[in-house]
Amino acid sequence: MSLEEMLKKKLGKEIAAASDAEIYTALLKITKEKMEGMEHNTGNRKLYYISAEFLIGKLLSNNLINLGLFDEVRDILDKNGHNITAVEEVEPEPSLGNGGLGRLAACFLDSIATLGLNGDGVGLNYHDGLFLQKFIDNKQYEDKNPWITDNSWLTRTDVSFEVPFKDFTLKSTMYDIDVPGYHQSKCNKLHLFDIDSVDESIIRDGINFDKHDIGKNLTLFLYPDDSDEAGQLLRIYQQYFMVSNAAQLIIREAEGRGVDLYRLHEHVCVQINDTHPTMVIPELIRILTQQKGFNMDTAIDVVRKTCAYTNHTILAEALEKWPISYLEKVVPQLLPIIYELDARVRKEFSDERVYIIDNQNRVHMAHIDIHFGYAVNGVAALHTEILKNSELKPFYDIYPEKFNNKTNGITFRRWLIHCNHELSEYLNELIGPEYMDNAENLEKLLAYKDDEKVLKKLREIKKDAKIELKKYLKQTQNIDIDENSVFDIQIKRLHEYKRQQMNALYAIYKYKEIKKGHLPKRPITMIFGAKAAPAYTIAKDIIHLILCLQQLVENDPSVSPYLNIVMVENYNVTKAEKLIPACDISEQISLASKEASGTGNMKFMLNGAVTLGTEDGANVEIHELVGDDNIYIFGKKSEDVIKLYETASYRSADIYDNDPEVEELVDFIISKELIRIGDPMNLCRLYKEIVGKDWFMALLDVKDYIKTKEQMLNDYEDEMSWSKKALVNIAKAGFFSSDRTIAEYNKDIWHL
Ligand code: OAK
Repeated sequence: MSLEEMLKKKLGKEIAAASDAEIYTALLKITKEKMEGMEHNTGNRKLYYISAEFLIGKLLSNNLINLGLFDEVRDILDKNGHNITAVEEVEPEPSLGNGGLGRLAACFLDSIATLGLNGDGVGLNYHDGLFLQKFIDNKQYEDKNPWITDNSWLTRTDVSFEVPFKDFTLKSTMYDIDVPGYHQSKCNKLHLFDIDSVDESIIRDGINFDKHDIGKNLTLFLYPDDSDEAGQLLRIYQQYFMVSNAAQLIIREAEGRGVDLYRLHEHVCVQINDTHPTMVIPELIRILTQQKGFNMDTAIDVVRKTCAYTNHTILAEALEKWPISYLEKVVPQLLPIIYELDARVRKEFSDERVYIIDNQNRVHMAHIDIHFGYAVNGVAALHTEILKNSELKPFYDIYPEKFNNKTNGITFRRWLIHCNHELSEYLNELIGPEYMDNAENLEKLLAYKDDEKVLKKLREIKKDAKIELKKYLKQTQNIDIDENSVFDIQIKRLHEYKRQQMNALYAIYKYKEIKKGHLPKRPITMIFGAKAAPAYTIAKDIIHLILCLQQLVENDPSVSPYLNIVMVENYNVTKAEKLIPACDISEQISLASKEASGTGNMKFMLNGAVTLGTEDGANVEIHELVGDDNIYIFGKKSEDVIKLYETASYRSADIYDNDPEVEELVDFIISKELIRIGDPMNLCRLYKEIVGKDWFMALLDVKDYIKTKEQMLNDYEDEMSWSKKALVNIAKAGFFSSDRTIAEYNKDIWHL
C-alpha cells in the first residue's frame, strides 16, 4: 500500500477533508507502527544512557526524516491542500528537559541510533515536565505543562519493577519511545519510568503541590523546587526511582541475553549523565551483593568497569551533595554501600578533598562517580582542561587515565535538515547530499566563499527564515519584528553566569545612544528566550528587567523604529527551531571558564549566524575552526577569571565607582523610566546585586562586549563580507555533529 493510501485508510476519509489534528494523529500511528516493526540494534555490549532529562522536542518530523519519509509526506499533504508545518503545530512538545544537558541527551540518542549502535536511554516520564513559563506584568510565572495526550509517542510496556524506599515500595511502569536512526533499518529505545498512581489533580495555583505525597507526586515535575527539605527529599526519591529501575532493567536484560553477571562489564556500559543518576553505582553493587551472591570486592570491581561519568558543569552549587540524613530517610539500603565506598577511599587516600562523605556528613555524588567509574569526561576541550587542572585536580592526580574530553555535538537532522529546509536543500544543490551522512563534507562549501551568487543566496535564505520567524512571533505573541533588521539572539537557560544581564546592559546602552540621536545604521532586533528556575530570585529579576526594557522601547516612538527587544515566552525546542535559522548574531557571552560547552553556539553556527562570544566552552573550538575573521571574541580569558576567583579580588563596585560609563548603564536599572514600568523591589534588588556582588563579573567585560558588538553591527553592513563569514561558519560546523561526538564516545569509552 502506498503511503498516501495508508494515510487515507487511517483517516477513514479523504486527506483533503481531514483536519490538521486528524492528519497528525494518523501520521503518528503510521510512523509508530513502522518503528514497532523495526528490529532493535544488537551488539555484544549494550549502552544505557541514564539521564534525568531528555529534551527530545517534537518527534513527528524528526522521525519522518530519519525513516526517509519526510519528503513524500510533505508532497502528499501539499497535493491535498495541507501543510506539514501546520500539522506539526498540533504536536505537543514533550516537556522532559530543561537545557543543554537534556538536549544533548536527545541529540546523542539520535546519533547512537544513526551509527547503528546498541544503546538505549533511561529516564523518567514527568507528566508536567519542566514548568510552562508565562509573562504577567513583566514577570515570569510558572504553570503546569501537561504534555501527554491519548495520542502520544509513548508506548506503555508490561515491564515493571518494585522500587524499595524506606517506608514503602513503588511499582513502576516502563514507557518506551522509539528512536530511529537516520536511514537505518534498526531502532533503539528511550525507556521512561513512571508510576500509575501519579495524580495531576494535586497541583494547585501554578506548580504548587504537596511535596510529601510521593505516591502521587513522584513523576509530576522535572526539577521540583528543592529550596526546602521536602523538595530535596523528593529529588532523591526521583533519582533513586530512576536508577533502581535502570539497574533492574540492566540486570534483567543481561540475564535475558545469557550474560554471566561476573562479566557484566563486557556486555553492559552505563553512561551517567551528570550526577543525577549517580546512585546507580551503589544500587548495582547492592543488587549484585545482596541478590546475586557477589562478594563486595567483586561487585565493586564489576560495577567500576561498567560505569562512566560525564560532567556538565563546574558551578559549585550544581555539584550535588546529599546530606546522609536525607539519604537515610529515603534509601537507607544504600548507606551501608556508600559507607563502604567511602571507607575504601579513606583507606587508600589521605587527601580529604577526594572523600565521598565530607566532614559535614554530606555525600559528594561526583566523587562516587570518579572513584567507582572507569571514565570521566568533560564536554569541551577547555572544560576538560579546567576539570583536570583545577575543579577536579585532586582526582586527576590520582586517576589521570580516566579523564578524557568529548566535545559536545548536535544532530544535524534536527538542527539543519528539519529546522532549516531551505538552507539544507540549497547545500544539497551546491555540494551534494554527502554532508547529510558525513558532516565534514560541509567543508566543500568553502570552494564558494568568494562566489557572489552563493553569498547572495545565503543572505536570501536568512531573510526568508526571518520572515518565517516574524510570522510566528506575530501569531504566537502578537509581536512585530522587522525582517530587514539585524537579528541578535540569546536563547538559553537563565543564569547569571550566562550573563543575560550584560546583554540587557547593552540594550540600555543602545537605548541611550538612540535617545542622544546616535542612530544605528540599521534597526536591531534583540531577542531573548530563557526560563528561570522558580526559586532563583535574581534570574527572575533579570527577566523582569528585560521585559521592562521591552515595554520601554516598544512605547517610545523615538526609539522603537531602531531597536526592538523581544523576550520569547516559554522558550523551548520548538521555538529554538524557528529562532536559530533566523539569527545573525549568536550571543555566547558566558563568563569565561563557566560554560562547560554550550550547544546553542553550534546550532547557530550551522545555520549561518556569527558568534559574539567569550573564550569559553566550545566557543574556543569554534574560534579555532573558523579563525579570527569569522567570530567576534571579547572579554577576559578563563585563566584570568579563575585567578580572580582564587584571589577573591574582583570588586564590581570598583568598576562602578570609577567608570562613569558603566555607572550610567547600571543606574538605569533603577531610573525613573524603568521604575515607572517595573517593580521597584525587583529592579533595586538586581541593581544592588550587580553593584555589590556581580558574582559572574558582568561589569568586568561589559565595555569590551559593547565595543565588540558595535564592531559587529558595523561589519554587518558589508553584505558580501558578512555573508562570507556566515558561509565559513556553516562550512566549519561539521566537527560539531553529534555523530562525531558519539563515534568518539564509542571508540574511547563505550566500545560497543
Ligand atoms: C544541568 C543540570 C545539572 C548540571 C548541568 C546541567 C546542564 O544543563 N549543563 C549544560 O550541559 C550542556 C551539555 O553538556 C553544556 O553544553 C552546557 O554548557 C552546560 O551548562
